[in-house]
Amino acid sequence: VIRCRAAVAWAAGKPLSVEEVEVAPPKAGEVRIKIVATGICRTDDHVLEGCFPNVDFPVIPGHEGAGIVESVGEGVTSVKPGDKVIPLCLPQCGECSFCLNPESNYCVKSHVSEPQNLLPDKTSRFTCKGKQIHHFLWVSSFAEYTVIPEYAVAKIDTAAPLDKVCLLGCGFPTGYGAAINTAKVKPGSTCAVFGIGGVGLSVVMGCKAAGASRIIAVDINKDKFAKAKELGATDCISPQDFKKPIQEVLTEMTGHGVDYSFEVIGHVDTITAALASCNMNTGICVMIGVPASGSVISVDPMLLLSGRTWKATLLGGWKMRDCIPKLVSSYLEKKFNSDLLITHTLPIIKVNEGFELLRAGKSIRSILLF
Ligand code: COD
Ligand code: ZN
Repeated sequence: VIRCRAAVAWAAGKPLSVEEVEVAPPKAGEVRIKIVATGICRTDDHVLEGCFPNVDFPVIPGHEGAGIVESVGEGVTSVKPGDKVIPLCLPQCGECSFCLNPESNYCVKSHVSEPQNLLPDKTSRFTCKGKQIHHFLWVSSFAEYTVIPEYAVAKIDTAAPLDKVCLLGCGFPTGYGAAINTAKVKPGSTCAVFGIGGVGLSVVMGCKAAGASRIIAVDINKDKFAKAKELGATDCISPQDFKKPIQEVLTEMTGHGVDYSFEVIGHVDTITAALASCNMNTGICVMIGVPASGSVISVDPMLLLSGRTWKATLLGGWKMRDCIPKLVSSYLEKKFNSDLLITHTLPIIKVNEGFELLRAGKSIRSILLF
């Protein structure tokens, strides 16, 4: 058993508290990882607010980490102590019908099918003050050491800087893949990205890499516009500057609406606005944000009947174990620069400060270091 620090969420609506926790050794098929760095994603904030579906408290959040294998359980063959790894919040068991389907990046072992609040044997490896603490998406990267099933771990290049490539565990691949894999943005096309936080800016980078000629960033926080332009946005607009609905503004700006629209906020009203903003016949709208659990969206069926395609994506469509190591190699080859998303680096003890920066709209990505 290892004793180390972890940021624990004891109950919804409370700040995190950095505690000493005990982390049990990995059982068969599991890997214990020393987390070196972890990003703060809005999804972690949804957990703290208690609006992420099917999370059990107390819990150790964090799902955008990178680290080094400390020890492995019986039967683990794909990684060994000392390997650099990224824990995967979307596993790839390699055996289910989704994993066997080359078109799918889903896995039945994911949180959507069965909550990942305990490891597959239905027990936790974390305790604190005599209480069992839940895992989050099997990653729990706000703990200095965490235990994860082997099929939710991706081994990466030894040259990778862990304090940078941790973003390749969630935010960057989610947005970049939504443009490249899910929408399949074509050269010369027009795109609109609703919400330019860390994930939305990664969509902007993906649209640019795919050769889009016009990328319109939509956000109510104008402080984010400079960064969006730096990463490839050609226009930046705030819905608050217009009297008419933003979908009408975008339709006028582009003639018949954009070729691709992306919703990266997670609000029911912006999801429907994004759908209405794309070309009525050939437009593709990709939903990335997850609205609060229990939300229901009602849309005018005519929006779809005229021919629009409405899609959604989990983690940008990447088969995580296969693709994350390749994305790390592309990062090292400088094919994209996800470092531009990092605005703050903080020690784990300042985790609540990191969430304050996110809530105040002052950060894109804060990296926490152990
Ligand atoms: N209109 C326009 N912009 C808005 C509005 C609005 N009404 N409300 C908020 N915004 C802007 C904010 O100013 C901000 O810039 C941006 O939207 C949101 O950015 P962040 O930094 O708060 O969030 P991200 O980029 O870290 O995450 C956004 C998600 C949509 C991915 C997240 O909230 C979410 O829904 N996560 C779950 C979905 C998922 O697949 N996640 C990946 C695995 S965790
Ligand atoms: Zn995330």
